[in-house]
Amino acid sequence: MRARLALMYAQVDIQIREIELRAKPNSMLKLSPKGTVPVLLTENQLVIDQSIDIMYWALAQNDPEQWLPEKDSAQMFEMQQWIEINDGPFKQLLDQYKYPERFPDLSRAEVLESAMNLFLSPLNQRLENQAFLLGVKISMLDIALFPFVRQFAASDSKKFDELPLTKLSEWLNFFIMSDLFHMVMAKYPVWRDTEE
Ligand SMILES: N[C@@H](CCC(=O)N[C@@H](CS)C(=O)NCC(=O)O)C(=O)O
Repeated sequence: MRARLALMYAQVDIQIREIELRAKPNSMLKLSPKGTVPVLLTENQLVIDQSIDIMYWALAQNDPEQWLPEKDSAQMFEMQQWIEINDGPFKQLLDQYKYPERFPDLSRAEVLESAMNLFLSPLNQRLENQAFLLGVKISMLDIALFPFVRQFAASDSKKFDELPLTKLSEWLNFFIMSDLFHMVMAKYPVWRDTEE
């Protein structure tokens, strides 16, 4: 989702091939044998198969509202640190929280507590004095993180609403209500390799 958000924002002309994870087309596996989505093939035949790298690539094409912090700036460093926590330990906790049946030895309440301590509470605290994660305006960091926070919240929305995360919930709702989000949520017919 974050890759699509960045591509849409950057107004890159793309062809989207929606796939079924349980029936990955060979054309995709030939480009990226690791078999995860998203995979981007650029006009120059470059294959980018990490969502965060697709975001960087998209913003390098066009970044009308300066989502990307300046190279080597403190904000860039800060953004990379948050993304590292998100894509590493928080993603792991998200999977444990979202699929408790796959982790029968873990207590869901403890997983939630870890996610709160590691990530959700610190994010909420950051938003106490500023509307977005890097300051007064939207940045790549907000877009890189909100789809993951959304999944976490949606795993048990009643519980999430009870948590002391008022600012984070407001921030999340802002993105969920945005036009950009609705545009990338559009569903496409599944691509089959036999199609033109
Ligand atoms: N680090 C990768 C993770 C991609 C990833 O795990 N994608 C999931 C779907 S969201 C996937 O393709 N899983 C493969 C599968 O379920 O077969 C990225 O951010 O692009």
